[in-house]
Amino acid sequence: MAQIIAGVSRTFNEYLLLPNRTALDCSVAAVDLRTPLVRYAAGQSSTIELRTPFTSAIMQAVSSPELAIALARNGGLGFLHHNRSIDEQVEDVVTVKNFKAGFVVSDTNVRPEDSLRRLNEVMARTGHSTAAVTENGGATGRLLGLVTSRDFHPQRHDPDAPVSSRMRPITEVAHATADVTLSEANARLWEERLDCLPVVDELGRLRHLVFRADYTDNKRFPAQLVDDAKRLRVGAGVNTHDYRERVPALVEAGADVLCFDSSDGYSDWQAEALRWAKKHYPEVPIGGGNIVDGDAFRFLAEAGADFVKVGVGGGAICITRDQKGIGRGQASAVLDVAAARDSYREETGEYVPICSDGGLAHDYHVALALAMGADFVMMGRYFARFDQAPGAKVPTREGFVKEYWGEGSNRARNWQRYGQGTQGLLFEEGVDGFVPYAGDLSEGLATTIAKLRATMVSCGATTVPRFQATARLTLVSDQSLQEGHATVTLRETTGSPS
Ligand code: RVP
Repeated sequence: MAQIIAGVSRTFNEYLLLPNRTALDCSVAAVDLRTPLVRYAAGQSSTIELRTPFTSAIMQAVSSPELAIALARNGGLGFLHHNRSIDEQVEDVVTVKNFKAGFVVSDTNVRPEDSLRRLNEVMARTGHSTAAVTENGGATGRLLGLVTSRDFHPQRHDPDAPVSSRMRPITEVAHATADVTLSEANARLWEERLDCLPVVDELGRLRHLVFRADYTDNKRFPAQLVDDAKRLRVGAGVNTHDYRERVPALVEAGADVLCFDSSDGYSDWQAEALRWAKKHYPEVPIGGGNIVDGDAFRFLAEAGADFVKVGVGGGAICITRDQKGIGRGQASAVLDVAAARDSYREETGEYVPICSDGGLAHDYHVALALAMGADFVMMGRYFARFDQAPGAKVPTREGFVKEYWGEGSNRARNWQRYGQGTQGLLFEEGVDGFVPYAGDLSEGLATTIAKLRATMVSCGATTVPRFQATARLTLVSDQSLQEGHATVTLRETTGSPS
């Protein structure tokens, strides 16, 4: 007969935190959101610590290089998805690793012999008003000059005239060599009253453009997650099918951390793949998952996982529970796995961080996940709403929405994660839909972080480990949830963007 697990499968919505005593020095400014990302031995600290406890879901609709850059600049980590060729994913990793704050790879480029009409078209497409004129018309060709929207007028100048007739040649354009630092570049922008400073290599090839606006922008991100060479950190998803080729390519490209991405990580395939990765690349941290119970945690930890992802069936786009009857309420799953992680640490002296993945429907769910023992969270729906996510922004009568689709949907066709033993999907485990558009990631995340800090202060904790150790939670009844909502007629719509 089947074994019935004791206790009900519970969700985050069924819990609330109780305030703890808040000491005088426990303030939002004192809260430190640092948290371990990868396994470490007792008495040491994790080789990679997130500065804020957020990672992005390994999904087409979420983790583009642009989103990974924005998230790392805010102290979290993006996991670039693997539902694409190895070469394409490698290119994504390189894009993030090559990101240099304030140094922009030019996306508006023409050749000197191109017509002004074409220049106009390129500017209209990119929305930028400064174009680099390069020998081959590419972003890294030999720089021959600059042309801006102030240098020509579609009505005043013959649209068939070549760009060379209106560009400022390189001999008249202030430019810098590749060893220039951002603060040196900025000093020149101000002293020489420039809007843009091109940076070229020793052969005169264009490397980057530096704009005034981007320099001030960089000052906004004091908690960036960077490696020893001050490059942004980035993660990458891998699967148990082509890992022997994909893992080496991603490591070579500079990925800081990898993660086996599966809807059911409690499998010999994943254990075998983890052992292979740890044997061939012991220096590269690699996570595993997803799982929902303590036995499965131990299984992956023993196979070498450097962190373990928790969550099956709770994702906003996920219908695994409807389709296969598999899953567990996210709160019960996190509590069970956190207990197993703590026992594993006591027995082995090794701390293996856990990630609560999926189903975080409100900002306060992040605080609940951490209080229940998660070291960090992974979110899909949340990040899919921002400008930096790859889904299209679509106007509706109620405002803008962004596309968001599951990896188990027909649209994603991620057979490596969801294939039923075939290179195709026999049935879907995810849906294809929309989420409300929420603007820029940095602004949205700042609000979520402000709420998390405030919650931790109410619970008397200024660090994540302290919060985990001291938080008190209570189960709630429907009536007490009801009591928590406003019971007056609202003057206007207020509240959280999430
Ligand atoms: P959410 O944050 O609730 O949008 O959930 C994101 C998570 O859902 C992912 O990190 C992944 O674990 C899971 N997922 C992704 N695709 C699907 C699906 O199609 N069922 N589920």
